[in-house]
Amino acid sequence: MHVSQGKRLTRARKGVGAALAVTALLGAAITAAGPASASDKAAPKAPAAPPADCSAAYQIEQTLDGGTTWRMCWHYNTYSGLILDKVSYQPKGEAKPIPVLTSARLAQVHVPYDDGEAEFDDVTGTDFGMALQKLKTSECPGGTIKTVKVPDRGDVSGLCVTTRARGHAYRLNNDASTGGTGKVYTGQGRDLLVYTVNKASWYEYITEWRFSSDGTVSSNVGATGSLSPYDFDGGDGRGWPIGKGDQAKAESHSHNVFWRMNFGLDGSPKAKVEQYDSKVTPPGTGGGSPTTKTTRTPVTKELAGDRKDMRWWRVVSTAGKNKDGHPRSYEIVPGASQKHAGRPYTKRDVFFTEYKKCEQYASNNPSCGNGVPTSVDKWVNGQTLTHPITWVNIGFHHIARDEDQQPMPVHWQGFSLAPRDVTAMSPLTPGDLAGQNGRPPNGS
Ligand SMILES: [Cu+2]
Repeated sequence: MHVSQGKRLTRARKGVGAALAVTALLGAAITAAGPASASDKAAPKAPAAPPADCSAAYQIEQTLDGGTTWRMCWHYNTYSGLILDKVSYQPKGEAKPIPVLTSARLAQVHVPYDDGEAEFDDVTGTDFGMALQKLKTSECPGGTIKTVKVPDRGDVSGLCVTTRARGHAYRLNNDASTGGTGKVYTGQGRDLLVYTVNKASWYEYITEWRFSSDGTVSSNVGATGSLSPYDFDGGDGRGWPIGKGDQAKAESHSHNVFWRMNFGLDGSPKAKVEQYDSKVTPPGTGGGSPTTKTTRTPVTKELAGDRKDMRWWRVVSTAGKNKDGHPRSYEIVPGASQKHAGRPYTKRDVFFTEYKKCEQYASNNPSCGNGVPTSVDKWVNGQTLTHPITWVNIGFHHIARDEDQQPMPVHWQGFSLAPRDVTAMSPLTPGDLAGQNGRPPNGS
């Protein structure tokens, strides 16, 4: 164990109080508190009706605008906290739910301080999962707060399931003068939100999953709570004065957040990964317009990938196609990120690794046993991908500001998974426009 981890545990105990036994903090207690759902097995073939293989208390089902229904199971462990299982998407017009994710979870929050004196793994190294916060009714507007059985703590009303407006879902003035119907089509979208708040020492992290009526899945982690009172000695270039004058400089640090996704598109763990890059060529001296060419690179072996302008990745189903005959896929859409060059696992933005049950956390992975590398970068070692696991790393370099007291306003970091050819048209297409698939009718 690092010295710094010991330091953090000391702080954690101070921060959270005496309720948590040391054994509970230190025990490698990845105790599944949910139903006996094997989160990492392949999802079974999608049933026509959705009898989820988790009991009612661990099911989430929500129908949104346009008739889109999201379904999932959840369970809880003392490291990651909330884990979502068997996530499926059933837009209007699909006879059966479309399996999307076999499991999805937070896989680490790595927090290195800028002076090199402290470096924390907040998910595996603190009491993150244990310190699930009880939510007030007002923290889950319009929703239901579910009870979570937290090992050694008992029941905590800590999982909010609700919906939230996201504004315009679409708009089209289908002009009659250009052959349209002459109507304006517009819809307001809603999202299903599922979130918990976990305390890690002085910080509180909101882990939020969002499922949209248009098939998009997003996850964001919001950091709030307080700045660590033990880290107010930031030297020149390593801190920011907080409070009167120049006495107390809050130490700058990063929050490098990792997620782990086990896709199960169309009910199969087998999937392909593809990388796309577009290259823009400016016009030559003779004039004209810029041109752009996009190339597809199959990712057949494990990959540590870097974000780049006009680069993206997708996970492609091998088991199902949409009604246009296109294989279903989900695109990885990273949000804003400040990548931290300090560790091999924080230096890369995405990882695709071949599934191994014990590989659960991006760093300090406790589950693979002695002698096995403990971070995701080292699991990328040339294996052929047949059952890819997707890891996303989003970093935030936190230089504190006066406004961070008190409490600290929530700062969000995260990513989305965008459906690409999951359905043949937008899942929200109004009935009137259902025939407009392919080249628009007035094309010539
Ligand atoms: Cu911070």
